[in-house]
This record gives sequence, C-alpha cells and structure tokens, in this order.
Amino acid sequence: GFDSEKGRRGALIVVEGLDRAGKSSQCEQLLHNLQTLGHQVRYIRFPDRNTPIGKLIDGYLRGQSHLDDHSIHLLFSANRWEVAPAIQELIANGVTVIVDRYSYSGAVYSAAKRNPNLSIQWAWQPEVGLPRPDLCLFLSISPIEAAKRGGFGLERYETDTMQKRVRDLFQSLLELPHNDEICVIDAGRQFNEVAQDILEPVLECMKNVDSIGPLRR
Ligand code: T5A
Ligand code: NA
Repeated sequence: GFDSEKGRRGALIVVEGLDRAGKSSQCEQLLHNLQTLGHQVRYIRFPDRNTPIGKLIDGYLRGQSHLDDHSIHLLFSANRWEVAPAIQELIANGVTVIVDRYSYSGAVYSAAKRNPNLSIQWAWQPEVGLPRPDLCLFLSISPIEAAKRGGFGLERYETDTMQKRVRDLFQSLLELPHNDEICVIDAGRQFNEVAQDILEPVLECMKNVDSIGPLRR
C-alpha cells in the first residue's frame, strides 16, 4: 500500500502535442503503469465526445456541421468546463487524473485558423480558471516521423497547412516564460522509450503536488 500517500491530493497530468504524436496510446500506457504501481488514477480525454456539447464537437470535426470559429472554440472550452468539477473532486480525493489534450490544444487549433478576430490571446481567455495542470507533458514529433504513422483521416484540421500552423503555435506557447510546468518529450522514438521518459517526471510530480490553482492568463 501507499500509506505515505494518505491525505495527499491527486495530481493533474496533461498530455499535449501534435496529431499522431502518440498521446492517446501513451496516456493508456501511463494509466496502466501508475495502476500497476498501486496508484489511484483516471484517464480523461478532450474533446469528450459523449456529452451533449461533445456530440456537437464530434459532428463539427467530422464535417457534418458548420459552426462559426468562435462558436466551436467556445464549445471545446465548455466541454472542459463541464468536466472540471469532476476533475477537482477526483484530485481532492487523492486520484491522479491523466488528461489527453487540454487548454493548449484548445487555444492553438482555433488560433491556427487565422481568423482575424480570433487571436491566440482571445482563444486563451475561456480557459482561465480551469483546474491548472501540475505537469504538462508535451509530446513532440517531427512531421516526417508523424507521416510514418499513417496518413490523415477525414477529420477537420487534418491537413498539412493546419498541422504546420499548429506546430508553430505550440512552439511559441512553449517559449512563454510562465509555462514552467511543461516537460517536452521526444515522441518520435520507440514506444517504450517514450513511455519511460513520461513515467519519471509524472512520479516526481505526484510526490510534490501542492494546492491546485486556476489557470493563469
Ligand atoms: N481540438 C481538440 C481542438 O481544436 N480544440 C480542443 O480544445 C481540443 C481538445 C480531435 C481534434 O480536435 C482538436 C484537435 C484535433 O484535431 P483528438 O480526438 O484528440 O482531437 O484527436 P485524435 O485524432 O484522437 O488524436 P491524434 O491524431 O492527435 O493522435 P494521438 O493521440 O497523438 O496518437 P495515437 O496514440 O492515437 O497514435 C497514433 C498512431 O501512432 C502509433 C499508434 O499506434 C497509432 O497508430 N504510435 C506509434 N508508432 C510508432 N512509434 C511510437 N512511439 C508510436 N506511438 C504511437
Ligand atoms: Na488521440
């Protein structure tokens, strides 16, 4: 058992990165690894396509509906806000929560559309106040390595133009000085190597969790 963990809150671990970087498969592996070590863990992914808001997002991503850029942006954010109380509760009860895509994806993909009335600063605002991640693992992959993992699907945003802009915007976010909780992982390597590189900072973070605060501007 983990007697020393009693009374300690869970950690909020976010996994971000480019399309096909391996986020979902690494989240599943991390879930498994932490459970094997005896930790209480949950895995949540955004968009959560199962809620009423998530169904609207799913239809949009599949090209079945058209929505104004701001409108779909706010739905992605609302999709996080509707799950936020559950995340807070899990963490308060000592459960570590692994989140597959979060606010960084939210801001970057919308800003990548280059709508003149939708800057990345505008895009970030509805994220302010969401539970703040204790650690953000950014899975980085070159376009060449990503391309080896199969072609694009049929979803919106799965185009070379969008992916290049998303890559550049993620890079500019990573360079902001206040994003100190970000850990960049080279995700272009063997699956198990990447998994090991993810596990170490997560375990370190879980040892040092302090009181959770809101997302900053
Ligand atoms: N979006 C999302 C917004 O615009 N705003 C928002 O607020 C949010 C939350 C859907 C779209 O929504 C946008 C971003 C997206 O365009 P999604 O449902 O997360 O978001 O997208 P998915 O299509 O599910 O995920 P990705 O394409 O990003 O893929 P992953 O999760 O990064 O990669 P994964 O794990 O599925 O792996 C991809 C393939 O690579 C292999 C896997 O087996 C798989 O075949 N693979 C490896 N191969 C070799 N070596 C390794 N190390 C490998 N790791 C994985
Ligand atoms: Na995914």
